[in-house]
Amino acid sequence: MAFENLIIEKKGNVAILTINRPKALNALNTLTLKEMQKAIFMLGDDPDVAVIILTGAGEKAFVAGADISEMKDFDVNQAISFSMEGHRTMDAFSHIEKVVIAAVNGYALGGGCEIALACDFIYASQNARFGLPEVTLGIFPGFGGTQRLPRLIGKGKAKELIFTGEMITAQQALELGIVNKIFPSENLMEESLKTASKIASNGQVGIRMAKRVIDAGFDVSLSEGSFFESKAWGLVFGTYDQKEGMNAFLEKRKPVYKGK
Ligand code: DAK
Repeated sequence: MAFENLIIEKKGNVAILTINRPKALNALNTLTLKEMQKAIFMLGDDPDVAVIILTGAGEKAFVAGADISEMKDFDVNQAISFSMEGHRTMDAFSHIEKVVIAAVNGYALGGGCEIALACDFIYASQNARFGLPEVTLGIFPGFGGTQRLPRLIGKGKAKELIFTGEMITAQQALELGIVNKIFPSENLMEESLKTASKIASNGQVGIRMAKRVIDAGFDVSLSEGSFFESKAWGLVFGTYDQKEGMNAFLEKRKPVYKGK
């Protein structure tokens, strides 16, 4: 499928999904949001893809937010339909069973920061900058930032970032726990690919279950989360990959997983 604002590239079992509007610092307009939904569903259904890396084109930005030039003159109906498009995109990211790594290569602001937060984890380049500047535009974060950021870094720190609209460096984001690792810009994709390939070489059923149980566990009590974990853990024993993984260990060979 051809996209106007996205590039999809495959390296083995890893797909690199690049948001490609570098002249507007990869700002998210309606078309880009629609294309992202399609791409995520497509990659979700592709049996040859185990892990997705999301990044932005160019050296300056991951995504500098929702497209302000498109949004500024919205009437209420257009704002509602843009919001629905945004939420559908975020839902696609939240529900995909495959691992999604955000490789943040510059500005990740507003909706861009929120998209990165919706990924499973974030690697950043040294020049990355994070922020939720929506209040400086008279709005507030609406693509999940008010929900995901406090869960990740705690309420007080999240409120400080959201209420001030201030930008933080990659190093500050690392210290806050927003970012897992920082790399020089030129190494970011290579390092992201290394981790993605390592994840892709493991049993995908176990990874999918782990992802589902970790995410579901955040919204419920520890005992309910442990219950989900037990059920999902048991289900894995009905799969080829579990038998293959354990037999391969005992036979002292590398497992060959099938993702089922
Ligand atoms: N939208 C549209 N164009 C943008 C943009 C954006 N967010 N960010 C940058 N650009 C464009 C600039 O207008 C400029 O275009 P030209 O003038 O060359 O045509 C080009 O990208 C390069 O930008 P700059 O010239 O400004 O570059 P600088 O290096 O000087 O500054 C910057 C880089 C990232 C600091 C600056 O561009 C900036 O502050 N950008 C805006 C960042 C921002 O405020 N982002 C948050 C947007 S609000 C919703 C849910 C969520 C949201 C909305 C709705 N619903 C549920 C409905 C999310 C809202 C947001 O994200």
